Amino acid sequence: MPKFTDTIVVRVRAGKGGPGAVSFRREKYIPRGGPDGGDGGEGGDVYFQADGGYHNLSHLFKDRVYSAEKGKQGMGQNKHGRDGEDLVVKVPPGTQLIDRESDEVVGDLLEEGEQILVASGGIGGKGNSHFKSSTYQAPRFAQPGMPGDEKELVLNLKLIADVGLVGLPNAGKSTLLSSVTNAKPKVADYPFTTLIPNLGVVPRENGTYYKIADIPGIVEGAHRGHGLGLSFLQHIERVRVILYCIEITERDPKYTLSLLQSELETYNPALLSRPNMILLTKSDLVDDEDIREMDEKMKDHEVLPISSVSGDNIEKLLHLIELLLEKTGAS
Ligand SMILES: Nc1nc2c(ncn2[C@@H]2O[C@H](COP(=O)(O)OP(=O)(O)OP(=O)(O)O)[C@@H](O)[C@H]2O)c(=O)[nH]1
Ligand SMILES: [Mg+2]
Repeated sequence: MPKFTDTIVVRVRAGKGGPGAVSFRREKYIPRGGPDGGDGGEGGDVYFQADGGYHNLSHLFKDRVYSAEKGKQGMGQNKHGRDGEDLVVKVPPGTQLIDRESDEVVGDLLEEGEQILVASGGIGGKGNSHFKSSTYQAPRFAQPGMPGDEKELVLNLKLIADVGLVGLPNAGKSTLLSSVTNAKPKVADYPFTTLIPNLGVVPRENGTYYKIADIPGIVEGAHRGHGLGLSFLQHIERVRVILYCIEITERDPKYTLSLLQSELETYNPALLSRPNMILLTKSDLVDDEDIREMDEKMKDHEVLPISSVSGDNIEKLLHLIELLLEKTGAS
């Protein structure tokens, strides 16, 4: 399985400015030429850019320090040193950049190709020609280049999906994803089969499509790092519609729902007000009588029993998702 990295800390270092030059004109018949040291070049900047060719942050694991080139030294005859090359670091769309020291959000790269400056190169030092005055004809010094910005960035990838599947381990989320989308997540009869979020695409009648994300199962205390922890809750943050998946054979589905909701709420209270639906999964395992009983147990919550195996209510589910997406303004 390819490595999936959704949080990583990297250090970025913009280029230092090149030093100014100390130089004097040397021309025939002019014994003491004036200063002509050029300025140093500017240090390169560091940018981050969203690139849909990447789906996670694991390509950044190796280096951890991303440095742009230094500016070159100025030269005689007032020649400017060359500027350092900028560095552009590619990340998947959905990557949020946070300054580790100040906790400030530096940027959120959502759109393909979007670019953001994270560290500016230092300006070049002035050459000695700048320091000549009427009383000081032959300055033998020049400025050094200024250092470039340097900082540590926390990169958080938050998948950009329209619909997120939320449920306890083994609730049937991945099976549902694979039955309605092109995704082929691993499915197995044990908890925590899904260790990395999976994305699938559902084509719509109007020619566009929407994305569904299947995230690892939630357990009590997930927001404190239990189970697979916080790392996956961040992927739910950007979805527009939440589908709670609860096994129809569960004894206390209401409790399960409140557990799931309270984990989401503790992570980010805004998640609870997103349009959502409650699915009772694996409806093929029970008979109509059990389904009615389950409905009853959920009381004031509207639920939809579904089965990824028999296909029960799957068409209806897709239709309801469309309606919810319309409600959130998705075209
Ligand atoms: N009978 C029946 N079994 C199902 C259905 N959906 C899933 N299962 C089974 O339930 C088990 C768990 O399914 P998964 O899709 O891996 O569950 P998950 O929610 O993704 O689980 P984690 O990734 O561990 O959180 C597997 O053995 C599936 O075959 C269904 O509609 N009917
Ligand atoms: Mg799974």
